[in-house]
Amino acid sequence: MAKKSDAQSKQADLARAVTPPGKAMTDNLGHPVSDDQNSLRAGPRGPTLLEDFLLREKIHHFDHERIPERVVHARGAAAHGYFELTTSLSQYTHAQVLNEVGVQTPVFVRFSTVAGSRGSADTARDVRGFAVRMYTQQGNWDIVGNNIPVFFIQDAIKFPDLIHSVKPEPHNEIPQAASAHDTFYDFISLTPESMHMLMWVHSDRAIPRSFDTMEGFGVHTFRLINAAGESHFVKFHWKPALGVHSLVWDEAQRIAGKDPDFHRRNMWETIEKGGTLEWELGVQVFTSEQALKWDFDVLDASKLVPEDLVPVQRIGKLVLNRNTENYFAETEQVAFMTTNIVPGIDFSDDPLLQGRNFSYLDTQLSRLGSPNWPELPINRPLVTVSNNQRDGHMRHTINPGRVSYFPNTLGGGLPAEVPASAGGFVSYPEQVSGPKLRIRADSFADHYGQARLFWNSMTPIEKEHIAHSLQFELSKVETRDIRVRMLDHLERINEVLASQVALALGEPPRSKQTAEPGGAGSADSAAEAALLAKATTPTTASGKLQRAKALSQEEGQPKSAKGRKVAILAADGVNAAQVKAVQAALEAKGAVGEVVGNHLGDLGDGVTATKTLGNTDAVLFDAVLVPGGAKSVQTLMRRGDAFAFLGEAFKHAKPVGALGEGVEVLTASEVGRLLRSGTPNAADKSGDAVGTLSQVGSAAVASGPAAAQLAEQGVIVGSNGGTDAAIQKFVAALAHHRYWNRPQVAQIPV
Ligand code: HDE
Repeated sequence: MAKKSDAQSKQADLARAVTPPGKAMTDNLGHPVSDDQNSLRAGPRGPTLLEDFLLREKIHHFDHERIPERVVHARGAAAHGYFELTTSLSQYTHAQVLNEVGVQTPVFVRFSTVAGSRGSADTARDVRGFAVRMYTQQGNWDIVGNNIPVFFIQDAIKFPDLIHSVKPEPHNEIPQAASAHDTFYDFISLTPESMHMLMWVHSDRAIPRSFDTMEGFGVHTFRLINAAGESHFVKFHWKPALGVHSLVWDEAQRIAGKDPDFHRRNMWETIEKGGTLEWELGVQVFTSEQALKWDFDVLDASKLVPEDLVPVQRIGKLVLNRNTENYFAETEQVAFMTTNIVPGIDFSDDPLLQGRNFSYLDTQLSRLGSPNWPELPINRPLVTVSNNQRDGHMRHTINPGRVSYFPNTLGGGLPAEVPASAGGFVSYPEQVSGPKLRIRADSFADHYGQARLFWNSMTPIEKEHIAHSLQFELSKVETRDIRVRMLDHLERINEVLASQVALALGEPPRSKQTAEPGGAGSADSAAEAALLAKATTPTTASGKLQRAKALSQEEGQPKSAKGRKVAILAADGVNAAQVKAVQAALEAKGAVGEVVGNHLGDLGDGVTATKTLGNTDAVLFDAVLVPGGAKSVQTLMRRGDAFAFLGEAFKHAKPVGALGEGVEVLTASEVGRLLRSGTPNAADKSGDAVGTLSQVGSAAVASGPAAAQLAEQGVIVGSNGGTDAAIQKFVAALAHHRYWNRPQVAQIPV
């Protein structure tokens, strides 16, 4: 039965349903249409006739164009590609897709947010869905995962409550795509098992830079079953080739207004330009004996297995390289299910997974309206489907013959069952026994240990971001009792963290070592940063680790300029040679330099502006550069939006740069003002640097010590003579991504 797949086989299968526009217009039943713009009426100004079947059919179809959006994960975007195994896992599983090295299996991957509705913004603070469908030769295999490795709740029976609490409040449907409101924290503060997940959603993981800078996780423990019938536990990971990288919160909020399609547009454009999004599939494989020795339960989805205990083995790659033909037919109608597993893979007894195994089949009926939803092109498997299920709404398959039952002799006994020896699916014969109880296992009882492990594992800047996120969200909770209950939980995770949040909420601090009032709640207070940096708490339920690898996204992640976008601020008369040199240097690293002009189109000497200062914003770029050209700079010096561009990018820790006369704009912007004022320690240094900044044209700008000091903060300047070296430094700064060492950026009023 099993044959090799190839990456294009699903594309060919879908092509059967792709219907390009025909030459002649017809109605849905093939009648030629002579006039699609005027309804049939009695006289030129008379009433419309009921007889107008063309009008009625067109409006009827329109009236029924929508299906219910997903109750969770409504907002999403997807792309096609392939999965290629690089290391066989045959020792652990007989699943063909994990045995055959080099075979490319077609995939469809949908990324989503959880809480917002279908039209909400991509950059909301939220968990991201990371749902992977593989069209294998043993049927569809879905890993319906998230970009965070744990979950809020341990038992599926609590899911409707969790979701009701986070969705817009039912009396006024406010707020959209936001967890910063009373009902969410009312529920969370009464649900201590959510504390580990809560730390993740307040971390930078919940505001990813793009889909391809997110990690993916299967979350639950699954089983791998080998040819001898032996079971091992497994956790699935998707490791992004570009590394895990995020936005900052202020930026994420602004993007929500400037470009709510930020993430989906990024994926779409990357693929349209011939690029790809890539991950490696990683597995943590362990035995039940190993698992029993740990002080947490691997069936508890609020816990992760630290990579220090079981390293992640990288066994294959996932490549997304093809956009959808039609959003509705593919992305909206795709029906992922945790129960889509293949022989050689099985479930664990994780109570959350067990509940999901019911939910995903069930939900398809209300969304897609018929039990025949597996016949939809995006859902049908590549293998031939054959059984005795029949009829129902919208049946497409025409099953010939008189036999629709099994066993039968009239149909020659077909379709026949597939014995395990021939590859039929059999469940792992796990021994189970016990009294029927509504109970939570004692081994699930530690709700704070791994929250502390996560906190301890953060770098100082990540801790600061978590504290500020909690300050932001909890300060929006109107009911004081709920805020205080949340502080009680935070105190059990880390008392300094709880204190810093308490100060922002106007509550008494929870720790003696609290940063000065006035520092707390205001971003980037040095005292707060220093305190948080050294704040740790002893852990439990963490395999005796106090810190774990791979939880921080600031440590050990690949970094490159690939996929990054730079705004080149320009007006008529810009130095074209500099613009072209910057664009070429960026392109060589897989990055893009887009000219943001005072108007669209030609700015002289072959420079074309594809965006304008009025139609875009610094938050939509990873860095900003101002090239020289006296006339261009003269124009930019009169534009507040050019200064806002630089200030915003600087505030959000992004590289900023200027070449030749462009340095004048940088110097006059908030960036220049801030560097001139500096911090008490850095005052002289940065003062010098800006002093030197003004000597445009001097070779010292590109090579002197002042320029080097600025470069440490991701501010790259070059004289007209030293452009090439400065451009190289700028590209290197872009690959560094964010500069957290800038003094007092909170003072920037954008
Ligand atoms: Fe889901 N979830 N979920 N979930 N989930 C759905 O299925 C559900 C959970 C996840 O791109 C729904 O087709 C229950 C964890 C993703 O189409 C629904 C529970 C994880 C997607 C559903 C959970 C997820 C969904 C809504 C608690 C990470 C989007 C529409 C037991 C491991 C898939 C649909 C896509 C979607 C139920 C918890 C991931 C209602 C009952 C944990 C990525 O069936």
